[in-house]
Amino acid sequence: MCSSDLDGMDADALFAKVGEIAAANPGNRCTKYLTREIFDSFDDTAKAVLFRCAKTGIDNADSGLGCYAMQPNDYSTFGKFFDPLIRDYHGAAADAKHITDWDASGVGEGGVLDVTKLGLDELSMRVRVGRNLKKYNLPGMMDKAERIDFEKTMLGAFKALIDNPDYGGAIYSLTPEFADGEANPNLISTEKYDELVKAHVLFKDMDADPFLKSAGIASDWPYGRGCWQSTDGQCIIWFGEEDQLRIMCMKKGTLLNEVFDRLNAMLKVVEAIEGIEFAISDDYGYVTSCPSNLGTGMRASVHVKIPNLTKDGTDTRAKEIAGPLGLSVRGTGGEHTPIGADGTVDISPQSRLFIKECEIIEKLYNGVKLLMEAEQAEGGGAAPAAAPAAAGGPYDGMDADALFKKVGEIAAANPGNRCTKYLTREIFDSFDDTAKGVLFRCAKTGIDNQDSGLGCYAMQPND
Ligand code: ADP
Ligand code: CIR
Repeated sequence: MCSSDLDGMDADALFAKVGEIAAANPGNRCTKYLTREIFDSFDDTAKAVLFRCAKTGIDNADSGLGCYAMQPNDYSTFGKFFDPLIRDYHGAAADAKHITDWDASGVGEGGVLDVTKLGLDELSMRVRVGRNLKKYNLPGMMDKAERIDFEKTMLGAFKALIDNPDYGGAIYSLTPEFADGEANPNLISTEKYDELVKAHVLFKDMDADPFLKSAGIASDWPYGRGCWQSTDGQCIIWFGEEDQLRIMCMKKGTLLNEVFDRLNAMLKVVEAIEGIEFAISDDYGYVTSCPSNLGTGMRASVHVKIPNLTKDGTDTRAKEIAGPLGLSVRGTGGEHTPIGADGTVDISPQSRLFIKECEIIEKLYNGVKLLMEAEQAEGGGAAPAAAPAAAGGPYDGMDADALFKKVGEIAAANPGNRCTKYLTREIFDSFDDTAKGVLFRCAKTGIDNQDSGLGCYAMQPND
């Protein structure tokens, strides 16, 4: 293979560098899992592709993953590299297989996830999935001609949506011109682009992201980039970002299930359009460029105001609380942007793979509930969902025997729930009735939310 395939290095120099990065950056999963033995097991053509998958982690030593797939089959072709890395990142067993399931009829109250029940008013809600077409390279390996060809394929699909009275809408493209100087009828001005980014409809200039840039995902900007948006503004399909397609539903409202169900309906319409066949892996579900998005490709988010948890003007405290709840905190302009001046943040469940779609939306709802309780507690107010437990019980209608029967059952079924793991009858009985009432309030969240990681909050500074 020629040295230009490996950024001017031969394999010895490359692996000397990989070893140095791995030693200095234990969190860089690319250099942790990319061994010389794996690399040498491939022919020169495959080696060059594997290097392109790993280049972002070599160029950016502070990467958490440090790799992107370049072709839909890379996760299987280079499974020796990707599989342990994926299972490490997603905390999954070696035999876990992904299952797709959008049936959210069993979540919340009869399938309804109403944020007003959490004491919240209308929120900005968004659910997106990453998708890629089987017949094209993934964005990191596309050249300019393929990006334009892909956009032209999508124009046919967008026409079907525009002609459908449920959607309608328009295409906003950044592509200066198509091949052979053909004019692009959907080209928008810089001002319109800025307006759409500000309105959260279009994505930012990817060239500014060093991870995407060295992976080639940002190359040829702005060719093959843009979006379709429905007439009511709620349904959006990005083309040419980190995944070939990011398909989403977004609106201000109170029922999370509405954006979730509408996205599911839209996906069925898109998948039925001729020429649209999404890349799917038997083990990992929907194929995405970044291993972090595999499976559902789903990020379900809300913008919520948490002024108490952000009173220092940063998201540090919010992340301390949200992390153990399995939630990510982002800024109001998306990843790597600052939080809002009024304490508004973007909250979404971290999990994408080995989790069902319906579980993600439920996790968002339950997570926001716990986060808002923490927000209240941080402000010195009582946690709203914690019912006052009378001294000596009953504890939410249970006596101590019934309570500990329930704690035992939850602990057995949910080994990750630290509240029910550590709350023993012996500890409980060592307190007087007043203290028992407070201890119950500390633990109530872990009893009500069996999927808690911590499952408890202090109620008073000395708890
Ligand atoms: P992605 O969600 O696709 O991983 P980002 O975090 O960069 O990517 O977000 C993309 C855009 O979507 C940004 O403009 C961001 O502000 C917007 N966005 C995400 N969630 C919401 C939401 N709940 N309400 C409004 N805009 C949102
Ligand atoms: C990394 O490896 O750290 C970057 N390529 C980004 C990884 C995925 N994004 C994320 O965790 N939010």
